Amino acid sequence: MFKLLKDKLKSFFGTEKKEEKAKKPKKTKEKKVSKDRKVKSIKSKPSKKETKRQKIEEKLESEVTENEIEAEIKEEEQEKKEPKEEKKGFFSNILSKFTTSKIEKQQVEQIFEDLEIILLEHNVALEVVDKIKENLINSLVGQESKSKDIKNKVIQSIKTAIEGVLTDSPNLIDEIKNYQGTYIILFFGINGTGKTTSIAKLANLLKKNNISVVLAAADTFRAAAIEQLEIHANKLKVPIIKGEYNTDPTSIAFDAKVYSEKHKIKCLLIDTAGRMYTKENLIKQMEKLIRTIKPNKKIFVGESTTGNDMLEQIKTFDEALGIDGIILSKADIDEKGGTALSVSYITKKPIYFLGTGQTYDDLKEFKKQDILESLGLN
Ligand SMILES: Nc1nc2c(ncn2[C@@H]2O[C@H](COP(=O)(O)OP(=O)(O)OP(=O)(O)O)[C@@H](O)[C@H]2O)c(=O)[nH]1
Ligand SMILES: [Mg+2]
Repeated sequence: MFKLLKDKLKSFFGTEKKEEKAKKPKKTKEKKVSKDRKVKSIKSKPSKKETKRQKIEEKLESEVTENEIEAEIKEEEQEKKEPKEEKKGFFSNILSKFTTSKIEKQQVEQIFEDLEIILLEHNVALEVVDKIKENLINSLVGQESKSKDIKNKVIQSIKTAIEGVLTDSPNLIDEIKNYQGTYIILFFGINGTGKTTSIAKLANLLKKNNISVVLAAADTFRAAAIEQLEIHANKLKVPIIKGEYNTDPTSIAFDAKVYSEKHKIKCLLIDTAGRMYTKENLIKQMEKLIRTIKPNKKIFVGESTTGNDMLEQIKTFDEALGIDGIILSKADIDEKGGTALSVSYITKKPIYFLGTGQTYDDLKEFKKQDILESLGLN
């Protein structure tokens, strides 16, 4: 998850090359072995005629080996120095910018330039990048630039600046548990983002928490949508309320609500058809469902890989229907990783879960610390 951004940040902090170096096999031993073999193969030819030449060759060989060993020792020493130099490379560059005894704003802006590009390239929205920059300026300006631990301070400040744009989300499971009556969650979003799969994953999680659940197949539009949800319901052994294709989704949701209340089911999850936020009729249909059912949570399901376009989707859906929370699906195939930062900071909506794969257990609570960890920043 978030691999590309993580790798970039790693190399930004100068840790990636160090790891590569550490993995690099040592040439010295191999060379010595091949030299030994060579010496052995010469020794295994005890031809009398060749004796003198052999002795000379052996002498030469040992001289060469001596020389090579010396060269290799030097090379080894050089290699040992290199990681330090690499780390120094990035930081000496930073430190050279601290020309005054106290760090100034302009200097922080200069050191932020490289990081800014990395973040923008990895789907972090400009507004978020600016906020990270502001956080960094606030924590570094005025610090003693010649202090011993300035390197650590810079690293720590960058991490804290990024952390500052993330917010933890309230625990949805606890909210459902503590609610009196049936807690109703409506899922919506554009086509194929993972609504139905996320519902199945959440039903699985609810069951694991001993919370009774029922599913409503209110996607009466897409072919096989009802059967898809039914397969999940059967696998998970949870009840499903369904109707006919092309019927009004509100009536299915309404039946499901009545069923849940009658059977004292704690949580009702309503699946809906994927719809573009620009299609007015489909949005009106959803408005009607919301007016009638009054769900406790309206959850938008968006694909992490969508990048910054998702911000526009969320904005429009929110204006039309109101979004209470978000599930970011397919985080497992989102290598860039910046969408989570952007959505969390810009929308200010809680991201309840990340979809992290195609099995029922691939639903992870959105936790600030986990995101920082997946970015290698904890
Ligand atoms: N890798 C990965 N795939 C996922 C995830 N969530 C859903 N998918 C896959 O995405 C595809 C679409 O998922 P659905 O749950 O059918 O999406 P939907 O939003 O209900 O689609 P429509 O009902 O057609 O709008 C399926 O192949 C899912 O297996 C996830 O977190 N990770
Ligand atoms: Mg679906």
